[in-house]
Amino acid sequence: MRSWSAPPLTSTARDSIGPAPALMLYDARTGCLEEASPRDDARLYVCGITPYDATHLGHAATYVTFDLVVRAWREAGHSVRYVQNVTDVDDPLLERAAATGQEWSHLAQRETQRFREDMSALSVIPPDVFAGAVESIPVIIDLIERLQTNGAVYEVGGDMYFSVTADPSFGELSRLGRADMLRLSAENGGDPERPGKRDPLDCLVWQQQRPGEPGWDSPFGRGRPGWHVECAAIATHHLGFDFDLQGGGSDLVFPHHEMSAAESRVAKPGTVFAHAYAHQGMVGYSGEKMSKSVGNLVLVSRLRSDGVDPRAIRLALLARHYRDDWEWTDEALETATSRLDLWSQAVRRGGGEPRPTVDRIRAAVAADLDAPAALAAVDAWARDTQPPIPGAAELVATTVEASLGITLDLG
Ligand code: 5CA
Ligand code: ZN
Repeated sequence: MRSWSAPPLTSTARDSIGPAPALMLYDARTGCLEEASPRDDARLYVCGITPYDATHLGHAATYVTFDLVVRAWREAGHSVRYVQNVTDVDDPLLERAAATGQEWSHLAQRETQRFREDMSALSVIPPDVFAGAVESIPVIIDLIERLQTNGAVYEVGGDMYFSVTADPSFGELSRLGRADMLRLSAENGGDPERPGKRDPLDCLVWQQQRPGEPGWDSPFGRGRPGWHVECAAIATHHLGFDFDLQGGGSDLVFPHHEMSAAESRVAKPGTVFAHAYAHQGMVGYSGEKMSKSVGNLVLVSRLRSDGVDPRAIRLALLARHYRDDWEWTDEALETATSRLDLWSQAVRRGGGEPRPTVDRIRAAVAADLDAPAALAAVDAWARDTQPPIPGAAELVATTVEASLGITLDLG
């Protein structure tokens, strides 16, 4: 489907001062800091929205985090291929549409459009492929057929399940005990209690059409795809069965990322799916994880319509390290607004020696996306009262835009 318009990126700091250091990221699978893309062409898959409600700040934090990855790779000289899905048919979407008397596809289209507008406003670089589940059904069917050929799917009451025991590496990402896996599976759309399954953890890959629900023809009957196989299929179709990085929020580690990886490895034995996995910590509000089902949402679109500068929203998100769980507060936004003022005034006034600041920004981002340290480096430059050096403000502003996605007006 159509992506969104790219933010301004007139020049990169790379053009004037050479490539940034290689991006090192904490890999959730190994628990180690790893070079995120050792190859020239860096390939990223990020789990996209389920469009049944508007983008909240938790989603925004996730997409801004992976936008930093894209920017860091570009600045380090990689070419980037970025794929993101839209879960435009799934239980929560169908339930919300039914509860509110809307056509499910209209709801999905409307919220996907609102998401595009929010992402544009936040200067998030669009993915090269923005793929909906519905338009990807043929690709998903292909993957299920591969699983079937490899003996890893079976039927229960007309629905098709993936057998987790088919993947010898199943569990290596989350490293959870079985009790935790069963609990998380039940809490995240799985059905461990369903009779007839070979293993309670086995996940649905194709669900037979239910009365009143949409369905598509397939070799397994008319129905719709399961959630995990959607991402396994979209990622591998557009990026290959071995790619660099799988991203999303930490709520997706199990079962979602574990299952998609297992399905992909079984579909093409000898491959690994993603070489590394990175997860955004959960952003909360009023004491709970911000979520559409809890309803404690701070919406990007709401803040924007209240007149908040989207750059301040982005700066508020960047002020927290991506791996931390944290709570959104009004003060976070006030601090970000003051910071934006400080930086804007400094680039208009001009400033001192830029190179140490530029190097600190790039080094901070390369060190597991330490955005708070990058912001502190810009703060220090902006507060410094040295006599202005020609071109200093331009170089700092270019780096702030290229690496952090904040465009400052040079006046
Ligand atoms: N469509 C699936 C992924 S394939 C999904 O999880 N959709 S979502 O709309 O629920 O979430 C979209 C993205 O935002 C996911 O990567 C999810 O992990 C992330 N996310 C959701 N809630 C939060 C939160 N409170 N804080 C940080 N990230 C979040
Ligand atoms: Zn996903």
